[in-house]
Amino acid sequence: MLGTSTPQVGQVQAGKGDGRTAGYDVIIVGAGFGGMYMLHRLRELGLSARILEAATGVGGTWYWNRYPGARCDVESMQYSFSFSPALQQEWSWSERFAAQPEILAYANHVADRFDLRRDIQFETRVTAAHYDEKANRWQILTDGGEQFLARFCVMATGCLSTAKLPEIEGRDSYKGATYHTGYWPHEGVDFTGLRVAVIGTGSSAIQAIPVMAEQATHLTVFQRTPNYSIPSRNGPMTPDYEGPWKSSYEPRRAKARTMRTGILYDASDANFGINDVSAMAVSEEERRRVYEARWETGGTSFMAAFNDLITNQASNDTASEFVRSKIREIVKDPATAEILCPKDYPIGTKRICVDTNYFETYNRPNVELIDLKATPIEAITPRGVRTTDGEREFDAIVYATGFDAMTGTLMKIDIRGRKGLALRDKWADGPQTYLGLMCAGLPNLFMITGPGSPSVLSNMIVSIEQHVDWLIDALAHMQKNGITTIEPTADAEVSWGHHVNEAGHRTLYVKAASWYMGANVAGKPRVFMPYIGGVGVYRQECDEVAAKGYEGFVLTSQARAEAAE
Ligand code: NA7
Repeated sequence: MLGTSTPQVGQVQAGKGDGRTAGYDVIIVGAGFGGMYMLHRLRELGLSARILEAATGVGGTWYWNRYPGARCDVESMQYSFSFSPALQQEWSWSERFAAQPEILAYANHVADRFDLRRDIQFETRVTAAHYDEKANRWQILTDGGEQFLARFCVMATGCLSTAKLPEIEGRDSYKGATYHTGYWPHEGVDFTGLRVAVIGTGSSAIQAIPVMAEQATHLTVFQRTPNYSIPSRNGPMTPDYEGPWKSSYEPRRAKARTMRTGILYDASDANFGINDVSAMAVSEEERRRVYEARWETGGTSFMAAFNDLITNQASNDTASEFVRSKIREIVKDPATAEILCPKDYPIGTKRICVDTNYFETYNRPNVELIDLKATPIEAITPRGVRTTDGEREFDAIVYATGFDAMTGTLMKIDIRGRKGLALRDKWADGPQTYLGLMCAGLPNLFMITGPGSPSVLSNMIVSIEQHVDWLIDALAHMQKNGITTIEPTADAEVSWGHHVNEAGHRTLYVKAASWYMGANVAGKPRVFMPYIGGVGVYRQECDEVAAKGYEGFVLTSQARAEAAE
């Protein structure tokens, strides 16, 4: 057991404990990219740290989301760590957009290369984290009954890590096989010869449907809201593409860190793929030409076709209509095409999807689309799905129904700060954070890419590196100055919340019932959760806070805390 006096940063040794209790400087929750990089950097500071991870392996989102067709919608050359020049030179991606198995292999490579596994405890789900004010320590409890004590707790729990099943009557009565895309069986699923239902048409479904349609005898897609999707134009990585990246990684990564999304859409272009002109400032002919070119290039750079697609409704309308025109061109049956055309929200305000042959799949004879707006689901039955126009039988149901995004995983853990303040209560009306990094009342508890930071609106790995680097600098500052506690002020948290909210409301994002807004979870407050100021701007804001002596934070040394008692 640890002693009772509160050690300073760097003084707690990885305790052998009594078998059930162990002490560390830092406990990290989650062994995805965020948790792994945090562990790596903490070692440089000489701090003892341990990752607690529910899964049997590293990789976070890429460990769980093994559904057919799962791949990243950020190009592989950019969806990868930049902190190690050697790592980025030695690793080779096989495709422009890597598939899940390759990204998971990369995560495993990182874990091995940096010898991270010895400080990761797998199959350990954190159930509670309680702050002991007197000892200035976090007590972290696990589902296995273990207790960890740590000066700092880092929640690297991911933004899309709590899969959500739909609340449909009779769901548990179904007798066939059921799957959720976010918890896919490791051994894979063979749908050959089966009648399969897919419920949901978000990014996961849009990737999975074309692959599943090739296996299943019959695939029925239950769509509540259609999505805008852009072809990925994925293909094998070529030396011509990889070479310039590898030879100029440093300046490219540096530039990407200043971009709104943390992505260079076209590294060979002077403006990195951002067309800095309003869609309304050019002729209809020119607009069409630009959209056609982006459609041909593929991927999310479509949203950078003009500079006001997420802020100007008229501009957005032109992009939305362009994609609808493409859907009508691709899908042969006009009635099906119309059902697939999103019409009641602006393009990009729900996460834009990136696909391979998604709309084309509806031309297959074995694929059927059910419009739940016209014929809603009444119930899941023991044999299948019953909508208002009747029951359909299936051998398997795939729920591609998304996640309790950004806050779900944190709210599942019983997190309590000063005076027993419960995060669940604090966030009852929506998440409140300072910089998406910390919360008032929860000292020494950090979030990697928490709500209120760019997170899901960005290349996650760029944002993860920025958060971890900032935190490591803050911890080094504390170490150097004998500071034992860092905590945002309530005022700083409130004004950051206003800033995040104002930034969101300057865009069209708030017009869509999206998971960014918490709209996919019944009873969840409708708040635009990520910070849309942009990765580059946000980085500057965080750096300024640090340069001003951690403005908005209260830094306390142990001596001062004891004197105040
Ligand atoms: P999403 O994008 O949240 O998509 C979930 C889909 O499931 C969406 O089409 C929902 O329709 C649908 N859904 C949810 N509940 C129901 C019920 N009850 N009935 C019918 N349809 C339902 O999750 P994904 O996993 O696809 O993607 C999440 C992110 O992962 C993605 O944005 C990328 O960042 C990676 P709705 O739109 O709510 O009407």
